Amino acid sequence: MSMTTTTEEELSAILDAVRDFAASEMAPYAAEWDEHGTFPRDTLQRAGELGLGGIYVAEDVGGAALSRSNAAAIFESLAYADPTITAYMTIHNMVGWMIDTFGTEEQRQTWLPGLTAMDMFGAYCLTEPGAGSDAAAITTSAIRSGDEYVLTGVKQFISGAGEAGVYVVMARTGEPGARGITAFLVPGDSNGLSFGANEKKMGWKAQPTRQVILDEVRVPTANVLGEVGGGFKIAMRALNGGRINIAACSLGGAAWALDKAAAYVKERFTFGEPLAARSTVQFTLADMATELRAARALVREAARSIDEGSADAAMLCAMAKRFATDAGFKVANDALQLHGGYGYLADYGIEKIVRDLRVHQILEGTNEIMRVIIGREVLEG
Ligand code: FAD
Ligand code: 2MC
Repeated sequence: MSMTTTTEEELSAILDAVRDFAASEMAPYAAEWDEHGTFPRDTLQRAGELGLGGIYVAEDVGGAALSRSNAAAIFESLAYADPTITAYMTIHNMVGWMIDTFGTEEQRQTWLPGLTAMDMFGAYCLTEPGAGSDAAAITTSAIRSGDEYVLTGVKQFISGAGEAGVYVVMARTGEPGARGITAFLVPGDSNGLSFGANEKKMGWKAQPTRQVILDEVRVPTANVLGEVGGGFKIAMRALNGGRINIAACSLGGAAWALDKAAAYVKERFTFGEPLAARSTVQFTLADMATELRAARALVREAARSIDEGSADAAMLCAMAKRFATDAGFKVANDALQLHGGYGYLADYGIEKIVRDLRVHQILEGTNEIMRVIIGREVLEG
């Protein structure tokens, strides 16, 4: 895909529009969506009209053709209003990128106009009940039958399941391990496709997480995405970008919590003084701001490494994901502590951010798996 280069002014105008959208269409409703578990399809469609459904997808199918660096800045701005719905948008964008990058022309034209407009949603199906961190151990099978494949298995924890119109399903077509895995495009209305109950979660409540159950789902061979046996690498390359995006969501949520805390300590008096007058409080805020800046710098470097096709991109994405999601959670949790008992109340919004950012340390590869990836690279030089 040819990526559009943006000037500083253009990026600034894009981010202004994104912030306006986030402030008017997301922030006022985020708490309500969280409380009622509402997946805001209409809001997402309006985000699609703004070009946020295919941020780094080519323009001929409705994408915005922006860089990963631009996308990270956009996702951070959106997550300032609501990390949960922004995180779903990142997964949706990842699915679009997979089809744009590895799909045939027919697959691109079939799926991408709807996905970029967000008239249709995407889901990424790798994890299984018996294979999470060890993703190459998946057992969902895809058996060739004439000019079709028959898919059978269960995918666990799938974001957007039940709402999506297309599922990118990684399934086993060959030998054990990474090389026996193929990616498939499975339409949401396929016979034999069903979904588990919406999981009751600590955070990310406004987006559904369900099992995706494939019971002899037949798809034409034309629905193979990329090469037969190439699915694991497609899944991993997609996750490199996904990890930056999730990291950006942590930055946005944490930046909001930091701003809230900085305002609160000026208003809250204890022992005759505002909290902000105490050096321990100032030190806490200083550390929060410093960690956040350091995390942002690493996320930017990782995003640039994908834009430039650097050899160490996978490691940098793992570093950015590990560092920014840990820092983001800590900043949000510190912001809660600075609010005292009020931080624990839903009305103040901070406890939602803590709940939402917690899972970023687990999904798109746990932070332990990020250390596995980084450690291997360090040792191999
Ligand atoms: P396990 O792999 O069982 O790990 C358990 C613990 O052991 C973790 O702390 C882990 O870090 C640690 N561990 C495992 N192996 C090692 C090791 N070698 N060294 C050190 N520690 C290790 N998946 C999708 O495919 N699509 C989605 O859309 C999706 N959305 C999700 C949404 C939510 C809300 C959640 C919670 C998960 C989602 N996931 C999704 C799944 C997610 O990616 C997995 O939960 C994650 O990869 C971890 O897998 P697991 O839960 O099986 O944990
Ligand atoms: N980028 C590009 N290629 C990669 C890659 C990456 N990040 N990671 C692995 N590969 C390639 C690798 O180069 C190798 O290629 P080749 O066969 O040419 O040598 C192939 O893939 C197999 O890789 P490994 O031998 O490293 O595979 P292994 O099984 O040892 O471990 C590991 C891979 C642990 C890094 C991988 O299983 C992993 O990332 N696990 C975490 C799973 C995960 O992130 N799940 C997230 C699900 S999605 C989600 O949570 C959402 C919310 C959407």
